[in-house]
Amino acid sequence: MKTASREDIYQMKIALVEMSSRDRLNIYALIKMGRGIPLLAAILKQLGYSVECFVETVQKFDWLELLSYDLIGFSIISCTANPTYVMIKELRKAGYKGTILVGGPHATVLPDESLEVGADAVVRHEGDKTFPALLKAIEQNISWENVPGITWKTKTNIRQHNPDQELLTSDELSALPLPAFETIRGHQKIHQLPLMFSRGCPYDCVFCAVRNFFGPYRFTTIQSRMLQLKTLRDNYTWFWENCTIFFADDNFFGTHESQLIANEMLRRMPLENLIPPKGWVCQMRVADASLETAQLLKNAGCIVVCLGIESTDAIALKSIHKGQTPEDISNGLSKLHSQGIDTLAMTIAGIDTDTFWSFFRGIRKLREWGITYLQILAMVPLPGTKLTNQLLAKGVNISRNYDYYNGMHVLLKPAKMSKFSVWLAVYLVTIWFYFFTTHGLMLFMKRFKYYLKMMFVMFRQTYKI
Ligand code: B12
Repeated sequence: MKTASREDIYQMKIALVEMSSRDRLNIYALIKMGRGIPLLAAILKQLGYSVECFVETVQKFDWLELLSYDLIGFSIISCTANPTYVMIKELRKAGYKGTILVGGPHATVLPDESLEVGADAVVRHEGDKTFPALLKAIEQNISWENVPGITWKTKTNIRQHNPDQELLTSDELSALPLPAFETIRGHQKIHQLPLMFSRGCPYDCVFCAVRNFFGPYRFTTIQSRMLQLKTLRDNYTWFWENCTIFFADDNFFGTHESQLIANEMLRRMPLENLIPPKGWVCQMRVADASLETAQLLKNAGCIVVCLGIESTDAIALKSIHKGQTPEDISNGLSKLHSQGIDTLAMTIAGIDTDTFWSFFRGIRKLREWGITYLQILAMVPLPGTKLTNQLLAKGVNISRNYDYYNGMHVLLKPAKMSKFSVWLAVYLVTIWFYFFTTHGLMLFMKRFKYYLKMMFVMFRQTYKI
């Protein structure tokens, strides 16, 4: 445990870091958008700390620079865990004596991994309250024993798993500041800006890490949402004018109660001149798309909705606890398309009840139903999910090479498909789909060479994993 005086703390230099995945096939590593660290930076700035964020997908940085910071906090998901672990080891090897913290969905489920490579503590689940509490303990030079929500190493190298931190209430969530995007090194390169008005998800799909990580569903008030949009427009003009906003809520409409707030926000956005010039994108359940919501989305400037349509097969949907039927999907899509909203279907290849042909028929249906964009990912055994826990309980051997945890690799062999047919589903079916849509074809051609290369490397790797 490292200590520092109050004076030190207020001059303390804090670096928050999000590494990029090292897997060259990870198409998401091309997207210049961070997750939670700008929000944490805003919270710490309000408390008087000096913070800088390094998001490697936004701008590469020289890791030696980090040596000059007093505290380094890393944020990890599974596919960025390995490069982060390497970085922590390098920092310690180079003699870094400051405090190293790790947080994020992967570290929350597997905190010991971070401690093993040299971190002092892992902040589990939400960091909004835990991080300031931990900084206060450092500042006051008191034991970390009473800081809820952390797993840490004592001076004698004993691991302590403190009880969980209380989750933010809806009021606390509503009072959070706008993420400090300007603290990201190279922020002028950002073109997508994530904003979130809720935590968690009312549903509990077996493959998804959100429920286990963020816990029960909570959402912000209409006042807080409007204030965030206004602050972005008035105080962060560059971001407002140059970025597409990504409402990163896992489920934009959520429950009936939060849907009322989301609808109200959509009504007020055009009236209060709060439509971002570059438009915005959200993630929603297709079953929530009524004609009214579709009209509201359109009038409020929504350009694409990302829909979790993991499958169009009733049995497959049931097996993953999706709570959605094929009829919900076709109805919802027709409502959205009737208002000219583009749709992205986020599908999963390798659900146990699927065969290659049932999967292919599903994608053919989606094309018939007019879906604009398609994402096919192989099933990923994300740590802490129901799916992974069930597989582990059955004694299934799951690769722990987290570099491959990005949906571009076939990590699991489903009951009725070979790994090769999952591979075909991910790559060839995507090509087949885009071949028939001009919209998609243009997008696909832009990345054609990358995609071909990816297919070949991927093919080799499918059987190595
Ligand atoms: C926006 C988003 C994206 C964006 C940008 C991602 C990026 N930069 O990595 C895009 C669309 C590109 C994307 C892609 C992918 N994503 Co994504 N994404 C999200 C989403 C929807 C929101 C992230 C966010 O902004 N959260 C809000 C912030 C506030 O939360 P947070 O980052 O977790 O931070 C909080 C705490 O974790 C903690 N904390 C975090 N870091 C730290 C660090 C310190 C020091 C401390 C003290 C605390 C702390 O404090 C914060 C405040 O409470 C999440 C779902 C979710 N609800 O979080 C999925 C999620 C993070 N994605 C996930 C995955 C798997 C992927 C993909 C592999 C695709 C896929 N198969 O689904 C790719 C890989 C991305 C990559 N980096 O290579 C999983 C990760 C699970 C895991 N164990 O790995 C999630 C949780 C979704 C899920 N359904 O399970 N994603």
